[in-house]
Amino acid sequence: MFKKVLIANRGEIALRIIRVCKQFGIKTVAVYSQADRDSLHVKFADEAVCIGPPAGKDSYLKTPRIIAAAEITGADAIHPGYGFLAENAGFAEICKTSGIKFIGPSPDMISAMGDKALAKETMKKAGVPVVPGSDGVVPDVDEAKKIAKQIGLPVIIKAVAGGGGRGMRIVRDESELENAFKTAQHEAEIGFGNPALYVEKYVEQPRHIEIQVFGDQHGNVIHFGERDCSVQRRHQKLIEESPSPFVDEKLRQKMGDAAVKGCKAVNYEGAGTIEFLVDAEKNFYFMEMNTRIQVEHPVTEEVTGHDLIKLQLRVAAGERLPRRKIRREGHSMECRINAEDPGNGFRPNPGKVTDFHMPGGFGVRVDTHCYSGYIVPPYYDSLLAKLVVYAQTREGAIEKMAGALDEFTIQGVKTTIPFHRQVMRDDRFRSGKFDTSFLETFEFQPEEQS
Ligand code: MV4
Repeated sequence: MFKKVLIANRGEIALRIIRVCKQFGIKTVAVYSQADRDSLHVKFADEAVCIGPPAGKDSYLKTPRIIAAAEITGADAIHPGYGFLAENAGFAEICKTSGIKFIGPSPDMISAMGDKALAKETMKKAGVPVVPGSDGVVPDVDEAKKIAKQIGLPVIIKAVAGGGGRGMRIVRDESELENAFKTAQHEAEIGFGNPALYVEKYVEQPRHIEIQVFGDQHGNVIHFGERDCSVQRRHQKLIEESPSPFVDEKLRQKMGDAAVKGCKAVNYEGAGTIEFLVDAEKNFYFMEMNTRIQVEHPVTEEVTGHDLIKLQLRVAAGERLPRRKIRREGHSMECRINAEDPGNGFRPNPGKVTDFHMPGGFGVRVDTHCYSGYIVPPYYDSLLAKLVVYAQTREGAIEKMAGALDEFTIQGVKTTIPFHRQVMRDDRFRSGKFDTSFLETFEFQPEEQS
């Protein structure tokens, strides 16, 4: 096992990783920006190194400073968490050449899955179902028109370097195609420095269901079942749960098998997530692969009983994955508590948390870096806490979540708590019959602040 791990991240995930390291007896190094001096990850780590000014690009994204911090402190591994450098192939490569284990897949794997057209082609070759569309990059408008004729409208134009919903254009009428293609190309060039696009059939009102996978260094790949992430707004997930109310045992088996097959074909190492689009007829299609631990990993931990951060460290250190079948039981749900104003388009609402009280009890888990007096900086994403519940049934989980949300007190900044309270009462949500368009029609009613 590693002797000292540097955590190249902040917030709740940095705390989560530090806690696991402590259980293993591994020493920890925190890195922090000038805005995060008073953060709990700095306090809880054995050592801490300031790596620069508040902005992410000047600190948590500065590869040379993070490598220098690892070298100065003698860390033998770096855990990137999620976001920041977690899916940066160049960073993983520099870790490698510096003799520091990057806790995650190889640089080549990160690049391959970061190129969304290549990722799709790779999965298709491995026998994973993909959405009908172009074979790789579409060079020009004429080619895009040809493909649209073949597969039929509507189509969606996606940036090869995009992902997570960035740089996409839906085309419902042929007359829109030329304009959409040119705009998407321009935006991809400006946004990602890569204008390459691909085209596929647009799947109407899909569910977003993802499979948690793990690979070890010995060619073994296993999956941990699905998470339903259909409750999202502008590609920001707000609620995740496992199991999905839409997935039956047969579909779970098929999606799990496909995900494992895809990962085995590329010899995948570490934690990964295969995102699928699932249509109303239960057809599923590979969408993207995330080569990192995800924000919503706790719901999978709750239903499987496996600590996925622990497993990341184990497989990174060369240990084998468990050979026992992964058993799933009960129902888990996560609400993302963000410092945002749900009454004002979920606008970030940084500032001082003047009062903070967490819910608790059997089956209630809060992953957070927040405390009374904490100042939410405006420089990073607005996640304050992940409220995760576990119960026998989905109904039980919803009731437990509703109660926990009522107990959760955060004063000083606006949060998504009132929004989640209303979703827990919503009939469509409670019935489980929703798709990714759910929040487009959900009307949040601003409440009086108590
Ligand atoms: C799609 C799609 C429909 N058809 N691709 C959004 C995030 C990015 N990973 C891909 N996305 C989509 N790709 C085809 N062929 C619909 C979406 C999509 C979506 C997917 C998951 C969750 C929410 C979404 C919201 C809008 C669009």
